[in-house]
Amino acid sequence: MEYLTGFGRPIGTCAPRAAFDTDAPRLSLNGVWRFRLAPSAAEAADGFWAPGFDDSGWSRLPVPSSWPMHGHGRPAYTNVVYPFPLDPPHVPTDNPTGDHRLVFEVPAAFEGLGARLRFDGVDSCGRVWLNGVELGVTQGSRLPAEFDVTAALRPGGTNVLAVRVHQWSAGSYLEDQDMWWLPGIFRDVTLLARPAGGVDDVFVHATFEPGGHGRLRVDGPPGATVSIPALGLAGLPAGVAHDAGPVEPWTAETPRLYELVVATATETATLRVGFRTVAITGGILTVNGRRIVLRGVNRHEFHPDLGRVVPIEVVRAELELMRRHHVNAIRTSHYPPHPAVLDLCDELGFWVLDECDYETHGFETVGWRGNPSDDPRFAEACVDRMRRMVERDKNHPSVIMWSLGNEAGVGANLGLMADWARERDPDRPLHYEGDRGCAHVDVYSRMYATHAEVDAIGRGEDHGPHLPFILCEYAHAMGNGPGGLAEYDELFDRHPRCQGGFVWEWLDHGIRRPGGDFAYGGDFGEPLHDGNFVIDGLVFPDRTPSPGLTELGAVYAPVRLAVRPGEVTVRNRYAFRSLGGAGLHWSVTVDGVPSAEGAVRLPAVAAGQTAVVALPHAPVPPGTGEAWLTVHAVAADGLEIGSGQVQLRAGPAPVAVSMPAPRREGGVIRFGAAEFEPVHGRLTRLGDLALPRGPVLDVWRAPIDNDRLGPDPVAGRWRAAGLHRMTHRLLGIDLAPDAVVVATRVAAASSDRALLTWYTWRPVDRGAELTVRVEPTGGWDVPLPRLGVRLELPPDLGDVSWFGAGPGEAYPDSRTAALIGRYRSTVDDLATPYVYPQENGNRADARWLTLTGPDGTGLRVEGAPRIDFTARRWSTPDLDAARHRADLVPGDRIHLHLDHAHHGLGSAACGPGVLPPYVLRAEPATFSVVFRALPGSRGRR
Ligand code: IPT
Repeated sequence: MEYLTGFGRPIGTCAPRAAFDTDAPRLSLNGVWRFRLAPSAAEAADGFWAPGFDDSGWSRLPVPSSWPMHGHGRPAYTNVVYPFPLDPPHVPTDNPTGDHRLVFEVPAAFEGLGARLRFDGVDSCGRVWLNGVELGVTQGSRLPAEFDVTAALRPGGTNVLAVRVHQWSAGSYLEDQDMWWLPGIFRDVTLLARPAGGVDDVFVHATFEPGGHGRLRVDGPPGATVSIPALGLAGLPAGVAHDAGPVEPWTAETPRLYELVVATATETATLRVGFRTVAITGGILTVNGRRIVLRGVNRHEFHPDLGRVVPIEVVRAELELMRRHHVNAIRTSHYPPHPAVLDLCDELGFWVLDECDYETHGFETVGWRGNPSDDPRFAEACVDRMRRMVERDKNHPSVIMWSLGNEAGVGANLGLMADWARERDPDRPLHYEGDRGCAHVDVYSRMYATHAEVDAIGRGEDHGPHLPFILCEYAHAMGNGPGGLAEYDELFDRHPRCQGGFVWEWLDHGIRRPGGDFAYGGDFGEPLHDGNFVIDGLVFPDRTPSPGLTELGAVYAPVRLAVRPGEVTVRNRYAFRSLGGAGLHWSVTVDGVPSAEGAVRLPAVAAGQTAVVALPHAPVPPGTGEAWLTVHAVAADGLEIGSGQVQLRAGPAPVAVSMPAPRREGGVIRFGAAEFEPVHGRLTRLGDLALPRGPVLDVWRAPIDNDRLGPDPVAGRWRAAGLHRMTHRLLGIDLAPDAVVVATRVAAASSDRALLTWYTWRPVDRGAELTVRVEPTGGWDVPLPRLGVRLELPPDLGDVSWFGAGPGEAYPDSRTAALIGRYRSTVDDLATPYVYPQENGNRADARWLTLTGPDGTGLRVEGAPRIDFTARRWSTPDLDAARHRADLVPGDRIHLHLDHAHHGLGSAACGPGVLPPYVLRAEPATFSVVFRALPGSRGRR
């Protein structure tokens, strides 16, 4: 088994080539195979490759598959660390080994032709036999491997394919990406007929020239001819450059593809090609001569039920979801995807940074000692990986840059990879983030650089290389977050050299468990793991959007609208597309109810240009309600491409009423509709509405991942300060003629810091206005998680309406997507089901909200003037204690938080923390909120 320790080199494979369709026979070998898992290579079944071997007692397993997802062995998650000793090229003796067998018939059409067997992905190493003949060994999990099976194949007869897959091989040292370790034959297996003199490989060079002509050279087999019927090009000789005449260019915004046919006497291949020119001009990355901005995401290939197997319809749906959120770029973190993903990127339009299957991050833990990137024994494997990626994907117009890999330190082998790629494909720039010296690359790339640093780079005040700058990872989307997206986007708009980046990351890699829950690291008993760090996506594991994606969609929107009464300034942020065909939908609303609305067509604002568009005259109806003008830009296909709004008239202030002075009566304090208990001074009743627990000051939130993780987690300081266990001591209740004033000291055990808090209650119609004044004493050096009050309500008040920001959750540094309007939801739906439970669901800037039961009775709360709110069926301590969704069990109360302010979200789990304007400092503050009982449809009082 020396192949396991052979420094990651495949054995017996053919020269790599592009993936494309031809008219030669092909046979998919996907399907149900026979399978047996052994705990080590030595314990695997001897001789199982023999055609006559009896596998009838073996399990059945679908291929492609990640076998731990089908009950064989278990998934394991680590981020940086290797789950085996750093002892290259050796691998553990306990090396799960899956033997796979398939008996299949080969059609007679294969007779007389050459044949190849292609594996699109085997993790991590597969030894292959056909009809008892050993073909060789694959390595390089997410790269194709082909074997010549011409001699071993039996066309027109029964064939037996046997593949022994080892979880660990020397190649595993090169595949230390932050993801689940999931062995298996996880991509397609295909038998391909190879006619003599056929089209083995094609390299399409299709560029877009300044005059609008395409230029085409197709390197292919000698004597091949090239045609593009839609351009009237037919029978052109391969290997020669041609003027393709006027063409429509390919861009991610206008993904125009042409069908190209390459033919020899024995085979005809069909590809979809796009004309586009990638160049770095004057320090700027350009496509077809224009600066582009990468509004991107990092995309891993993962499925919550299938592991590394992602059905193509799921991929299409997720790419369409990206497009609807204005994502225009994908980094294939951290390996080439299934080949069909790039076909979809060509078709739907994405700028793709295609990354090699190469990462050695775990060597960082030993100071990069022994890093394969600088070990000559791994040189061949490194170059082989680069070659296989470039050869496979070289014809995709969407691929505009190659990446050497991720987090692999520095070393000579990276230089060899770069040299090989440059020589083979001079038309695409190279990317690699790990080498700050940028010795081998064409763009300066960083991950998680702060806003301030990106700004400095944009201004040219850094001392880094003078190359186009991109963030290959930024805005870590773990849990609730990221915050600060809008501020990054603004920098990409402002500085020509800052050309965008890729949010980390698209998808939560949770593994589905019964009951709607998702597992993460440690849930399979892994001795070494990185917990929920694998749950850091913009979409949940089932690919439903999280609020982070909604925010990203608003930030990445290609059109910016600056709305003023009667007119809108429209800024087209597309690089190539005009706004012809798009329109503006506008509405004037009073208290969230439309009083006028309409649509106007947009002029054909050219890419990068701005225009002022007048709106029809629509006066605000007389009255006192709060009025807004809201405008949405909508593309011809109905997709919203930008929005904005402006307040036309402010709303009214609450009106106090005079009532008989407060009085003590029967052990309670009564004042208008309000009733208080005398021990804590808490509100217990408003008219007919009994409150299980009246409002009290609350500063705690269930920490979000960005609070909990990173080098100096703020949540640790919060807990040390006791913010999760504040106690409330009554200082006194003062019954003034026009107010009840409850004075308290809110503080944590063992701390001499306090928040002195005065609750002043004044009567209003059917309720009471609460003014809370908070004065910190004793030296506060930690920010507060939140500042507000919490109260408990009966469980039947589950219907929620509000006039404020919505419809989704919003926090101070993540509220671009929220617009002021009138919204309805339920307590259950307000909660965002983060896979790892944490603070969520805040609705910002409510002017008013109601929580009502089926008969309409309930509570109305008015911000005076505005209040954030969150309503849940579990308490903040319950949320704080939960580790999975299933731990959150609805209780018999509704917990309502009304917040004057929140600490921001930031991105500190991996990257910068909360930006200064969004840090909630412990400072004196005063806020007001009005509570009114709602009588309901039966008119009770
Ligand atoms: C960075 C990795 O490149 C990425 O794969 C992922 O692990 C991400 O972090 C965190 O989720 S590396 C980090 C040390 C900056």
